[in-house]
Amino acid sequence: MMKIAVVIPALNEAENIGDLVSETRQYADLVIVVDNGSTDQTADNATSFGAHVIKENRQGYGFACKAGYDYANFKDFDIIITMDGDYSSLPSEIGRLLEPIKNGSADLVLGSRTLGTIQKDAMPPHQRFGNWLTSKIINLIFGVQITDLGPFRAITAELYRELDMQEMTFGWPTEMQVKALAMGAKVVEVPASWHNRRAGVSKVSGTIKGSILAGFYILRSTFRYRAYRSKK
Ligand SMILES: Nc1nc2c(ncn2[C@@H]2O[C@H](COP(=O)(O)OP(=O)(O)OP(=O)(O)O)[C@@H](O)[C@H]2O)c(=O)[nH]1
Ligand SMILES: [Mg+2]
Repeated sequence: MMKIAVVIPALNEAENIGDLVSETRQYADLVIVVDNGSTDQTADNATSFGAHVIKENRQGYGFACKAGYDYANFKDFDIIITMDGDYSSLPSEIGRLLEPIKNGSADLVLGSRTLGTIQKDAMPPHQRFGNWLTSKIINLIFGVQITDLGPFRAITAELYRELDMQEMTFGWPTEMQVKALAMGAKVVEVPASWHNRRAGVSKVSGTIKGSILAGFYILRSTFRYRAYRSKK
């Protein structure tokens, strides 16, 4: 039996996190919410709905992810899933991400919104373009056919340990998939749906600053890690 942890990085997601945690617990052995300096009730709500809450006060999506992944790895979980804290991905689709790892065909499974469905207005045009462009560049570098850079994904703890993650802000997801491809790990995409955040305010794609920073770190990570080799 593989032990499954879900890591949810959350910055001021108090209105979403309770329902999200309780639904996600149906599909995982542990839900880890990394409270990334929230000023609302995110941590309390996550705890009362049964999550293990970690505080990571250095702000940045990558810092939050790393704190959660390292805890899951330390606690000997076999598979680590990430999901945003705003209900933009559906816990009921976790099974789809797990399947290719369980049957041995993948070490990293990416939920592709391009192959799945995107709710109206859930992804602004600049984000679609950025994902398309970066996917094209990655495909040219590695000769693969990826279609997205989504945050909803599953990785084996074994591969995670080999990645030696460095990007502590918006570059985290791109670093993960570029390094995995550079190492020759088994990377598979499955269709995933994408929804408007259920409540609360946007911190990335709905803001100009967030979008520019995200675009910069995503592109930089693509080139920076293209020749990565694991030291482990
Ligand atoms: N930007 C940002 N997001 C963080 C951070 N830490 C955790 N998060 C979480 O990362 C996820 C993605 O942020 P969102 O604000 O939903 O970004 P987005 O999906 O581009 O924008 P929306 O259209 O509002 O959904 C959410 O679960 C945030 O709560 C952080 O330091 N910065
Ligand atoms: Mg979101």
